[in-house]
Amino acid sequence: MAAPHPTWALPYKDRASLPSTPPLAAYLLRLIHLKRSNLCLSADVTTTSELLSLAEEVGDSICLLKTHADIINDFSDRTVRELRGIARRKRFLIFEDRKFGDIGSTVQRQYTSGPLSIAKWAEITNAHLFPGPLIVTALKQAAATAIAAYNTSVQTDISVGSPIEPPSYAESSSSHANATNHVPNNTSSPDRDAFAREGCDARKHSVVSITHTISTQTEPMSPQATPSFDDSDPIPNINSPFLRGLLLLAEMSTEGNFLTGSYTSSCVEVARQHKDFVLGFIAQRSLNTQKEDNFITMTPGVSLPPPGQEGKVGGDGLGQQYNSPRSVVLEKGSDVVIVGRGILNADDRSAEAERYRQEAWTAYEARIGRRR
Ligand code: S5P
Repeated sequence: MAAPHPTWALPYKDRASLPSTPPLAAYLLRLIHLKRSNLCLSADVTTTSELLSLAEEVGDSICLLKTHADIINDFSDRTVRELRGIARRKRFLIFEDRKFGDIGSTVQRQYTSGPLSIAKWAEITNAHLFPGPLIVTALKQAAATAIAAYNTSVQTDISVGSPIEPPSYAESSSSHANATNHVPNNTSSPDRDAFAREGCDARKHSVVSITHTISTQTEPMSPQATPSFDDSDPIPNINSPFLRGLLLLAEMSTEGNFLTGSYTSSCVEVARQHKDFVLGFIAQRSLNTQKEDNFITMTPGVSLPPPGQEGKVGGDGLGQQYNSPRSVVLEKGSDVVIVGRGILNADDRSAEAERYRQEAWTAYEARIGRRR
């Protein structure tokens, strides 16, 4: 068997600093390092209030919260606004598990418009490759447009000189973007989250012409510096960059799925061609094989037996198959474990999330050689 890829033994924070790591991946890797959490909660709930309570209960233990926005009965601007407020306060990124899989022009619209308008509020989403590689190009273009629109909205607010009112959920800080930094890393979130409120009231203050601002200030996929923070920075002082990234579904957790062999290899090849946008994969194991690879692997189908019990958790009778955090992270080299019902069905979801976080973190420490 081939030796594990060097990324298996490299701490998250060192991977974040590799020169080829794109800013959103670097941000996530540093966030994982600072929160000591390689846990993604799969928040598969059907109402806004359940989603928000869950985010509050579990937010401190996770680096990412994964949504299925299309199962939330009352999904609205309020859902987005309040979820983003919690994400900012508790420091996690949002991943909408949309699993795009259509022709390019359709996925662009699915990503940026309609009642979900995913590109406006989720830093990360995912796609299947079965429509062909141009699905990635299409989503990347749409992400660039969303970022440009965000940049424009920031610039507009500056041009008109009228501050956006901090929304009711906002933290007390309300610093605004400066005119030279169009994707403000260190800007507090009223600006960022104002973008998510498009369609509500965030931009109604802006009445100036924005033509000049767009032509001079907007760049596709803003190549801004990676947000800097290190071990000495307290977590509350980091702000997520307004960037968008994609995960390719290279493997699935379900029994009998067809995402195997050359299909999986094609996902990796396509990802290598779009390293500025494809952060990594949904897969059951690390797919880093070439020297330069530094993709982030996120693995669903993860569950633990109840506290005090041993053994493997059985499937759900509908194809889902489970592995332990230890097996996925230590033996398969995955970076982030995705857990849904294992946490959602617990009596104390906060304590259960902590239990998963600790298991996955201990497995990571063992993988990089810090623990047996
Ligand atoms: O292969 C996959 C890919 C995904 S994104 N298998 C999965 O289970 N998922 C998602 O992970 C699935 O849609 C669900 O939201 C979550 C797993 O939930 P759990 O309750 O089984 O942990």
